[in-house]
Amino acid sequence: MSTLIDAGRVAEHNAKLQANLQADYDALAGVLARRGQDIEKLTAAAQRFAVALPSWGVGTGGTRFARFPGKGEPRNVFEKMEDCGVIHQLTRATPSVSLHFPWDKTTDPSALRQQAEGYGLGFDAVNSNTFQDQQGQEHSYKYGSLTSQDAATRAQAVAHNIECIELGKALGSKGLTVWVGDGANFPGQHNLRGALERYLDSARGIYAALPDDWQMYIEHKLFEPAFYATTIADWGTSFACAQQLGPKAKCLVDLGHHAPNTNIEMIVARLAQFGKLGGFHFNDSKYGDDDLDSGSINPFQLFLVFNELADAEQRDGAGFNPAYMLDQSHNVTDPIESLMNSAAEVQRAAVQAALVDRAALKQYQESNDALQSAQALKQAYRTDVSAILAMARLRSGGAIDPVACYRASGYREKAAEARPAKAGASSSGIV
Ligand code: AOS
Ligand code: ZN
Ligand code: ZN
Ligand code: ZN
Repeated sequence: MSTLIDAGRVAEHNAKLQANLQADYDALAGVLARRGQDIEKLTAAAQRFAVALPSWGVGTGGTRFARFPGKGEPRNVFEKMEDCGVIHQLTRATPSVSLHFPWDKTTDPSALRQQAEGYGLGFDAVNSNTFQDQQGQEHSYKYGSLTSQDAATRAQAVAHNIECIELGKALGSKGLTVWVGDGANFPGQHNLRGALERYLDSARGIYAALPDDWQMYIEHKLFEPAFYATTIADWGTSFACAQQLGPKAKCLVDLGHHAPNTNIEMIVARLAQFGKLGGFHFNDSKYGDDDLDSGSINPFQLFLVFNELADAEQRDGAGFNPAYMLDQSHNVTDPIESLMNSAAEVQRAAVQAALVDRAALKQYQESNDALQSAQALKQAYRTDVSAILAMARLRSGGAIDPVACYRASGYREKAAEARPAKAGASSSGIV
């Protein structure tokens, strides 16, 4: 495997921190042993944990007001893969990348695949984009794509999704994520039922082109860019559409796509119960879809989501296998650092959820002991599992402290030299 950051540097970094880590790890092992838990099992589970990186996340995002490009931003999909390779090298928790077309389109998919393999990366679900017009595009999406009033526009949006499936096949992807911004800004602008009928009709065209071993992830979002009525606004609509389309269609939960205070863990439980939980876009949010770093605002919510996932896994076994992906936008941090932190925060929530004493919780629930039920969750959530995460990284060949190791490597400075900013950087395809 080719390493983007010199392996000797990583080893040097780890050597400095290893004794302290071992002491913390041993102390935690003692605490957990008194609770009847084996730290080694948790560390092994942390080593197996994987979350996919969003190709668009390695560039600076922006808001509708401005975009302030960062130094050394990747200028094409190959450079995006390099940055993803660094994240995986140091965290060992991000072995795949979710591409977005047409932003990441290449004429040489086999070269891309080869490059990815060199970094130990594969490809997760591919994403279609019918929320922007591309240069030279025949029909505009200004008034919608899959739901457009115009049949030719709908056909163009369906054809784009089918093209994404083809591009994904060449890379070894097994899923297509479809998020559409379609909706209305004014009451009366859309016939609400008619728009969903058109969506379903278009979605059937995409579904028909899906290979047997693929999944189609329907991503709902409460609002933006449509501010009055988004066609696929909530999990109920997403679920109904997934049911209508068939077994390969599932729902994708982007944590930021809900109204503040929505009980997202309950949505997760419902979708899992009915076999329609396809996957996640992990991020965090305070008010709306602001794509903040995972666990930065409400880490307890993230833990509660993983608590439901642990429950579903216990009930449904190996067949329960939702796709984990990050979806973030970085405006004031180095995207590589944010993505490394976020991967670790999602991994942390998974490990904490594995700490919940499920047998005890069940007993508390059955005896209506609300206080102890809540405490069973809180005890797991309050446990600092940082030493488990760091040990997992060390044992898998990563860095004990990925951000510190990355900063010391000078990777960003080198990238800034190798990738001079393009004029009109907002055309980099990163929104
Ligand atoms: C948009 O809000 C969604 O989160 C989508 O997943 C989108 O494709 C992605 O964020 C890239 O813009
Ligand atoms: Zn204003
Ligand atoms: Zn998303
Ligand atoms: Zn979003």
